[in-house]
Amino acid sequence: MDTYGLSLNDSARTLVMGVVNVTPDSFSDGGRLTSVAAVAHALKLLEDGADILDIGGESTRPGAAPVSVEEELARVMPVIEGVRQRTDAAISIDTMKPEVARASFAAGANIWNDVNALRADGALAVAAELCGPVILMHMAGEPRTMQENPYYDDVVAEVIGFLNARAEAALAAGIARADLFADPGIGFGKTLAHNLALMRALPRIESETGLPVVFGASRKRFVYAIDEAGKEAGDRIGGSLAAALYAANAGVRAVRVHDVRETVQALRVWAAIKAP
Ligand code: 8Y4
Repeated sequence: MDTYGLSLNDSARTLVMGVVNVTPDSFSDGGRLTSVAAVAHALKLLEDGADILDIGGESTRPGAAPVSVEEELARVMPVIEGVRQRTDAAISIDTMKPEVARASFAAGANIWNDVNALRADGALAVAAELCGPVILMHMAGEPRTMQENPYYDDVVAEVIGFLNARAEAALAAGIARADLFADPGIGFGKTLAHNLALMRALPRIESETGLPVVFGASRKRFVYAIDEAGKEAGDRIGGSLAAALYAANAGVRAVRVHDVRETVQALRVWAAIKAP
């Protein structure tokens, strides 16, 4: 069971986590066709070189409304089952809900990617029971309102303080330190200046939490804040690659991206240049 989880502990190169969104807006109809398309998309990401598939059924985009446990399970379970039937690749479940994480692991997911850092009721206990890697991400507030008025006195110190507090809570709940990963949560309750400060501070985040870092900047709005031609998410690939390479150079363990083929190629070239 832990062989999949080990993939997150392979520090030889920057791992690529490919995004598989299973929301009604991402694969048309919200029914069975959606699952088939999502599984096909996931398999394509593996062909493109993804190390981990990040499957999520709850939109966490700024302004997004919450979905019920039942709805989220209906979206993600067929996709996890379909992917697991066809590959041994590592699967992370992107959810804030302990019930969804537990069912996902039972269906073959190996990593819990929690943008809420195990703050939901019962989340710490379920993560301890699952005995697998957990990504603790920083988010200020909740998706619906987080971009309304982001404010920090010292964003880097506050994000590191939050991640350390969540890691402490996880350890106290019986989760192994080797299963913890830290993520600054680019775009989650942050202005452009906050996002840039956190990217510059990636080495500090790693050293001051003592945890391997997972980083997600792919197609996010900060790219548009820098380049006005990036209004649409699909027009932010160059900026996303720049951020992924900067993060790789800072030593992050994994990057979460939509454009897997482009990112894998960029990382391979970066690694070849860097090699002694
Ligand atoms: C366009 C495309 C605009 C995507 C916004 C977005 C992270 C994450 C998300 C992250 C980890 C997103 C689930 C937000 N971001 N998990 N999840 N780290 N660990 N927005 O940065 O992609 S969803």
